[in-house]
Amino acid sequence: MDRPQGRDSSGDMLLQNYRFGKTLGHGSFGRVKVAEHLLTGSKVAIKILNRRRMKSRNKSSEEEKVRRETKICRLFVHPHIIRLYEVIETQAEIYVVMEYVKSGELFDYIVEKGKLQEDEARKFFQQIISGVEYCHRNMVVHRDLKPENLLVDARGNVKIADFGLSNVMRDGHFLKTSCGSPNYAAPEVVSGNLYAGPEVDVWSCGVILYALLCGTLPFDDENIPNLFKKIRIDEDVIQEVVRMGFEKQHVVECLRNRIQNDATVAYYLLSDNQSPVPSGYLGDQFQEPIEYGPVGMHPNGTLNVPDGHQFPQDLRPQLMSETKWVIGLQSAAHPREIMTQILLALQKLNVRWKTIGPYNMKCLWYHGSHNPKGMSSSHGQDNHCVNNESLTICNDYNAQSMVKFEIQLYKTEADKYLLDLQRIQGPAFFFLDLCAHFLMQLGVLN
Ligand code: 6Z2
Repeated sequence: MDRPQGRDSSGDMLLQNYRFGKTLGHGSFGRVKVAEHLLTGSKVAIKILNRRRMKSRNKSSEEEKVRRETKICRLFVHPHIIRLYEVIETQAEIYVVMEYVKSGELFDYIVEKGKLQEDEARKFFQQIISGVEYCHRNMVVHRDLKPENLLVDARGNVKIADFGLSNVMRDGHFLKTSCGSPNYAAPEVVSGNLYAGPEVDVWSCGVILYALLCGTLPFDDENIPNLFKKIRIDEDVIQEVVRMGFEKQHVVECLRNRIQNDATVAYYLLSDNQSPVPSGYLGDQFQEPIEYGPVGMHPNGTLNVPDGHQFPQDLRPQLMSETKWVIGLQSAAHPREIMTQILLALQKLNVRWKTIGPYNMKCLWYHGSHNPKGMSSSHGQDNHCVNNESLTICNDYNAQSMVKFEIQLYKTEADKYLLDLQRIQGPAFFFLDLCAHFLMQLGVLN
């Protein structure tokens, strides 16, 4: 028992509803204790965070973690996600009252049992996926999924814990933060590339499934740089091709554009001979190819354009079966040149904008306000920049035909830029229409 003594603030009053028991574990943040909720007799697990210790160590990051976790978990109700019941703040500490899970870590379970039977692994995996799907549906990426963060209760049910590294996704915005355990990290995360969010959790789930079925990790090395090398699979093959005397940038470019030459043939031969031959239902060579249109819409409202449809100038038509999909529009032009092209196209479409940053704008467009022949920009209206307030004022046009959207240019990798358009407000079809006109202006669609 160690209920805090102290001033009778409301936090201390609330703590009197609990009787504290033994410590379950220690984290970077503080400790987790088991407690009894006196009114109901239910057992809970209480995370105790010491404000002073949090401040002295790394104020912003520690506090930020707690805020994130509590903000997200408070709203979540799912059988495979740890419940958060209440947060009690006292002057010295923050008490986070959570669901108590009787057994322990899935990690210990695997270590103890070695690899699991397929039936048991399947049950765990389905439960993990159901919890992760719930997070993603609610726009949260966990980013630190691993057996050490998964609890198994007395009935053998999985509970996802530790949302300290999670993040809220915003439609059309990419994440870059590299976090989580390196063994479970996706190639784009270890390479420091942009990611939308869910895909990094999906990768971690794959690593967990491997660990469940094999009792070992698919990528492991004591040396972190070597571990990263293993995770970036095709990177190794590229290196091998480079050792044969080809220039790296050239190899990457040719692979990306599906150009057949000595370098790419060597690459495919090496990579095919490294990986096991696909078999069974996943390796069916008679599977029907999936056909995609040239430009599509991601369900979250982001515009999808196949790689190779580069803009503004170098448009390379490709066979549909050869298209590799990316989100947004990609270009290798100078970012300032790309922005100029974008602004010119927007101006032609009578779009008004407010600059948020050099590569980020909030835009306003009225459906039907564009001139299909592109003749309207000589209206004496050469400054399309507006201030914040006028973005919400509708003058000549009907408010129902208004589309608000955001434009952001991202740097993806060396000399590659990605343009993303995101609808903020207004009918989705009008936004699609805007996108189509915009692509036509840029010369991507004809
Ligand atoms: C809830 C937490 C437990 C842990 C039982 C929260 N640990 N229940 C338990 C918890 C929690 N039960 N026996 C042994 C260890 N922890 C969610 C409040 O943070 C810590 C935790 C979390 C994930 C793990 C292991 C421990 C202690 F995988």
